[in-house]
Amino acid sequence: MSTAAATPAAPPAVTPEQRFLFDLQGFVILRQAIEPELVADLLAAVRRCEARDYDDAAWKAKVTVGKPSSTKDVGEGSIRLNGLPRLDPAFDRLIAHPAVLPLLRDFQGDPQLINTWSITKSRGCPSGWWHAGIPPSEYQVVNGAIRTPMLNVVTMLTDNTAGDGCLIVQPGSHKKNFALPGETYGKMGRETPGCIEVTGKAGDVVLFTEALHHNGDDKKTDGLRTNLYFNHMHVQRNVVMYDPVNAHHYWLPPEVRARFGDDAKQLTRWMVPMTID
Ligand SMILES: O=C(O)CCC(=O)C(=O)O
Repeated sequence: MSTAAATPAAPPAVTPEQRFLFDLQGFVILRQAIEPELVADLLAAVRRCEARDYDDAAWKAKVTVGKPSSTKDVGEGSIRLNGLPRLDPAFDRLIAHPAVLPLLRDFQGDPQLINTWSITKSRGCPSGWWHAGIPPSEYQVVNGAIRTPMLNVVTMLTDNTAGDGCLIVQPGSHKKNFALPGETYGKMGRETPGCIEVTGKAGDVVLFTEALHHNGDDKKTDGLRTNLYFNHMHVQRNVVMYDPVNAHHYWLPPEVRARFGDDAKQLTRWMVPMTID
């Protein structure tokens, strides 16, 4: 018999509780997952990028069908930026972040990064429209493994306090069998049946299946609320067919990917054989 002291088992990368909650609710929250120094760098990068203007004319001219989103989309009390790593290298460090990657792989299998965007809201920003990226029929548990073909990772760069224009969700709606009529409920905020507000602190991360019905609430408070959204699709899905008019924002040029570490390169390998500028 060996006299060597037993090595304590490493803690699981994904806990049974996280798996249970993600499957039950359609989302899970990782409290204080991102280190404060990185949160500060990311927030500074968002502010730098928001202060600039972008000339989208050349690539938009090549999109012959549909209406693509601009790189910077200024709405009522809101600024949205699309395709973040094209805009600033600070965002590279959030791709394949070690606090998130094990859950991403556990819940999706072989994730690939698709669109990345920021949303900053100020007082008066109205609520959005309830939506989901994929239908509930596409959320599956196969042989005991969660498999969501689309999975969004939301990083809070400022506190998301009640009334701050938070992400609002209908927990469990990724498995729903009935829909509320859009003309009555589509634009409703927190009053929507079954809705909860996802609040948290800067550095918290929310992973949710895009089968979950979700929305952005209106902002009733002072100050700015800024979140990042890094959306992922299973490698066997075709993002260019999914949203052809916005492929420019999803695809990152080789010089951007060249900056990435191994995990981030792995998470963006669908981009290698493609040219979308
Ligand atoms: O404002 C929010 O946090 C919600 C954003 C949202 O629903 C989206 O970007 O798809």
